[in-house]
Amino acid sequence: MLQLYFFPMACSLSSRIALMEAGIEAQYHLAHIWTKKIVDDGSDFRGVSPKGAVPVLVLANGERLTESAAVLQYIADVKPKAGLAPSFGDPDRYRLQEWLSYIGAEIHKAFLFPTFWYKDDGSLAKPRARITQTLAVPAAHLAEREFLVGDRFTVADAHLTWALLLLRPAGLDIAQWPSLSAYLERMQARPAVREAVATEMALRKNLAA
Ligand SMILES: N[C@@H](CCC(=O)N[C@@H](CS)C(=O)NCC(=O)O)C(=O)O
Repeated sequence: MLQLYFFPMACSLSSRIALMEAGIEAQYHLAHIWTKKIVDDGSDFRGVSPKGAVPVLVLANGERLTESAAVLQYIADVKPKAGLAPSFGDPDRYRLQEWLSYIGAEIHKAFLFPTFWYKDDGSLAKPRARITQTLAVPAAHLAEREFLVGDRFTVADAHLTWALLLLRPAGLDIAQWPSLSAYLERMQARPAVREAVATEMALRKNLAA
């Protein structure tokens, strides 16, 4: 069985969404990304991955895969019938990778990471100024389409859904991009997305309590 190391509402949420959209049963282990402890047994998360970051997907053969773009595509390829990624050789596979890179580098690392995860840092003016033009790209793309790639939900949508969910706590009102607001509402209406988010929000509250 696949195992996912995650932290509630961190970028590993998109991997949980993908697993649930694909109907893949998995074991979930909460890894605290600040203390680097695995909550179940208090062991050192860096023993699972020296990066000390989620997501980590443990494959059936025991190998460990990191990096959301790789983990998400792996999950999609475990259950190709779920249609969570175009198959290799389909030109849309590169579109999927294009979006995964953009979300991972330009939204996650350039904005969410410094503002949401390190909000006490004083040097946030540049990421805040840049995010408006960054988000204008998916906003224009989604003004005419239901999904990021092709005409169905893919792992790129799972990843963008997670990123958009974190914009408000990072201090950005998504209402200024009506197409992104409408997209997020559509994505949150999906049963798998709703369940994944509810599970992680509850875990997050327990951690804070
Ligand atoms: N490039 C990685 C980034 C993973 C990452 O930054 N994960 C964050 C949570 S969203 C984390 O675990 N951070 C802990 C740390 O950086 O120490 C990916 O796209 O998966």
